[in-house]
Amino acid sequence: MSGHSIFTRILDGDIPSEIIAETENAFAIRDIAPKAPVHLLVIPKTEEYRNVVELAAGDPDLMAELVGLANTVAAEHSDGDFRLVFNTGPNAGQTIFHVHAHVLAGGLEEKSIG
Ligand code: D5M
Repeated sequence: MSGHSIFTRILDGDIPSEIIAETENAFAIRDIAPKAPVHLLVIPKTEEYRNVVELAAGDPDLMAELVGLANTVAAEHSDGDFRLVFNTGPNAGQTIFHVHAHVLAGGLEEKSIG
């Protein structure tokens, strides 16, 4: 059992999953349990940031690269409009503590949150 996160193990090829897009420092996969017609995950290749707060504070350029990759995959897989969700902390539903953004698109049932 590796001490690395599920996403690092996918990136390393130890867990099967198709990498649908990547940049120098980030990659995208399909969520295994989709909650929308298009449900992708964009993930930094490094696992050093546990959540979006740590990522934004520690490496703003990487944060921007992640948002750019979200925009790219949303355009490739849907009409280009998307919702970007970072679950932050277990009480908000975060289960994997290697920061990742959910890219939700393609006929969202609720047009907005809040
Ligand atoms: O999101 C973690 C997400 O990761 C959750 O929506 C399921 C997804 N997941 C878990 N394992 C896999 C694999 N192997 N492939 C693709 N997607 C996966 P969180 O915000 O931490 O709850």
